[in-house]
Amino acid sequence: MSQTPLAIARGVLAREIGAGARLIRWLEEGDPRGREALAAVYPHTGRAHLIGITGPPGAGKSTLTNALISEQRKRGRRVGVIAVDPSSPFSGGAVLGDRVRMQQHALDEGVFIRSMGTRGQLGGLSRATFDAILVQDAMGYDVVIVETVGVGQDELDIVSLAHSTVIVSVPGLGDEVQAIKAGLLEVGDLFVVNKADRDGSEQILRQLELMLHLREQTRPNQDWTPPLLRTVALKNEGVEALVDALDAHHALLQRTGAFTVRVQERSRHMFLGLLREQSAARIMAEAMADPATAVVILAVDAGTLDPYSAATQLLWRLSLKVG
Ligand SMILES: Nc1nc2c(ncn2[C@@H]2O[C@H](COP(=O)(O)OP(=O)(O)OP(=O)(O)O)[C@@H](O)[C@H]2O)c(=O)[nH]1
Ligand SMILES: [Mg+2]
Repeated sequence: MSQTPLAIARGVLAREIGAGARLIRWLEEGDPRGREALAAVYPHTGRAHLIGITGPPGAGKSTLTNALISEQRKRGRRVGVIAVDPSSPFSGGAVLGDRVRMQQHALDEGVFIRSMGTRGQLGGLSRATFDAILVQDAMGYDVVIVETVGVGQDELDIVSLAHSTVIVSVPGLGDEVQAIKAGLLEVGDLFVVNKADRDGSEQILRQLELMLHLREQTRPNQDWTPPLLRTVALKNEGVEALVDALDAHHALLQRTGAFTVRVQERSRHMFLGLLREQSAARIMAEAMADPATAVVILAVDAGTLDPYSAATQLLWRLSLKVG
């Protein structure tokens, strides 16, 4: 396989998984070829239905994703999966558990599974996830599923990239519904109680029902009422109904124009983030190259200049020089 950005871009558009994997790796590593190839395929993005699956560790997210792949394939759709595991140092498709669980799809040309750990991504996990989504989107996957563990801000950022966010909870997490921290309750479009074969599933269903009911009261006149579904992912139970609900949400987003709006918001968010980062990097580089910076640092160290004034003074000096 030729390694030029153009050849990789062509491969991506021709739906070659090898080319897609290469481009995702380039982007993760900050390889300049990645940006060039991404620019070439970018006009072909914006079509995939992005589904976020999140919930506590061990809730069965990967098992459910696996079942979702099968059901989506039955409906004739090509499926991309990005399994984000912030606790895992592995990346490059090496999160073992997910690989094993989703192995049955390994030989299916219509399925592309990419795992991401925390190691080696320039610009953080949510950036890398965003990039991988773009690549799979450009490859013409009808559905792109992003699986994350719902814990930190990074995951919330990732969840906000999706069109349809599925919050997975399970019985037996203790009295409070641990999975549904306020933040997750807010962002959920669909709620699933997985492991419905286990004791306590009625209880958690009732708790969730109440929480969703309260949530609805704070948001009158919504055109979407988040469904509350039960699944046994291991046995594919409830998975058809989940895909039906996802399809209904997708159709609604299309109908109201919210689908496009979410894509726009995502691009703008990413653009502003990059602008912030790159301008800060540039100003830092300039500041460090300026001999006056050393003097200011010494003054801050000595306590003769406060950090606020120091930053302002230095920025003034730089902007005067630039302007
Ligand atoms: N009884 C029961 N067990 C399930 C069900 N779904 C998944 N499991 C089991 O729960 C365990 C965790 O499943 P995973 O799919 O790895 O869960 P996960 O949420 O992806 O886990 P992390 O990615 O590690 O957070 C596995 O042993 C599954 O076999 C279910 O519906 N019922
Ligand atoms: Mg998992």
